Amino acid sequence: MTTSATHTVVPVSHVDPFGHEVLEDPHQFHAELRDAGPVVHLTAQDVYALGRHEQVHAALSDWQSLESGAGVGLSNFRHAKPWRPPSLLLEADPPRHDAPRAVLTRILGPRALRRLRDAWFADAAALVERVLRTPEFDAVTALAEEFPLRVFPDAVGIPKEGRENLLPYGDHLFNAFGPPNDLVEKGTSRIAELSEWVDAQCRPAVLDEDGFGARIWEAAGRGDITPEQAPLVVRSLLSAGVDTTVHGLAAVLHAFATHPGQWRRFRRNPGLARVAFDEAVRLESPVQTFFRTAVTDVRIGGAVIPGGRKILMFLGAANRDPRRWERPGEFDLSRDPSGHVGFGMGIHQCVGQHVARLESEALLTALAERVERIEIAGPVVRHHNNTLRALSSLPVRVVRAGRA
Ligand code: 8QM
Repeated sequence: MTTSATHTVVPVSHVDPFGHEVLEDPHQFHAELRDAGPVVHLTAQDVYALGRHEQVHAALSDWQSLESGAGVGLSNFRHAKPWRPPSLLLEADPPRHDAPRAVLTRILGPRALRRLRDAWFADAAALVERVLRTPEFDAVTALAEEFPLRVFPDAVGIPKEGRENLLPYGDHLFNAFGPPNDLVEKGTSRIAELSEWVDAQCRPAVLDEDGFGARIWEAAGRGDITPEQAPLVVRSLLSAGVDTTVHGLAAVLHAFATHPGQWRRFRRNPGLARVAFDEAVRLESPVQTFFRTAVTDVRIGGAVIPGGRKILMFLGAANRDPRRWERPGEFDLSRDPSGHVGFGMGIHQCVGQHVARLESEALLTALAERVERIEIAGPVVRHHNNTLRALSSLPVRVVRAGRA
């Protein structure tokens, strides 16, 4: 069935992309979306959807026509009050976006991360040694959650107390980009308490002088951003830096556990750690979707989307678009995964991606040195979230290197 847009006919889908069936296994829906056309009208949320790599890439790159300042979730900040003060990075457009972005680009850049590398590799080695004392464990809780929660909050410089709030805060934040469904409902009772804790970690007095947080406040001291902006920029680190890396690491561990040949190849060539992580981010797309808002009438794939309307970009569908990738469903270390949109594209592209890559390189290197085989040892359980593709459990059995 089709419905009339301004100048052309836009295919329609009645599927709810935030329903549990799609969240459990989105691939069939993504294929239908891509095959229906470059733009599809989703009646469940009355938004326009992009599932093909070409259009998702183009939309992410076109910040002039497709704004972020009206929110990158379903809710339109021009008409509805956001549940928290908008992010100065994610939910802002040039020129206001640019100073906070420039500050974080420097603080989270490859040069600045060099001083963390040795400590993170040592932390990863110690964690893996401890975890390998038992041949079976849950790779989500024991590794994918444990490692980022050890190194990242320390790197930001927040105190130890209350760190258990970080994942539930992120889970609700990422749910809140979707429609107000049961997943949002289940997070609402705790969100005031969680937000209060997160906001309290953004003040200069609680931040360690060595961390990313203190560097943000130094930038405010220099006048690169204002003192009013600084706590919100720290909040961005605590919002975007934990759940995303947890589920990215879970994705690469799941990919290796289900592709033993790729694990052998990686062990022979540990230089592939970064390719492996990006390939897993392409394959699983921990951040599945984001919205933009049309500033004026915009033409995409022959359709005209009226100004003010929301556009839903399916990063996960674009990252498996057979128009762009050969054998898109395969985890393959011989492919070049660059060009995937799992970290976004354009001016909003993940500012923390070097941090995520360093975390994964440390953990995968520690595992490659010690683990000969890794295989699934029980039911793999997905965690449903309106934005994240996530696992709650990945039971694995490992064979230690040299002891097979
Ligand atoms: C998603 O608060 C923020 O600035 C923020 C929150 C979530 C993200 C990015 C930024 C993309 C990972």
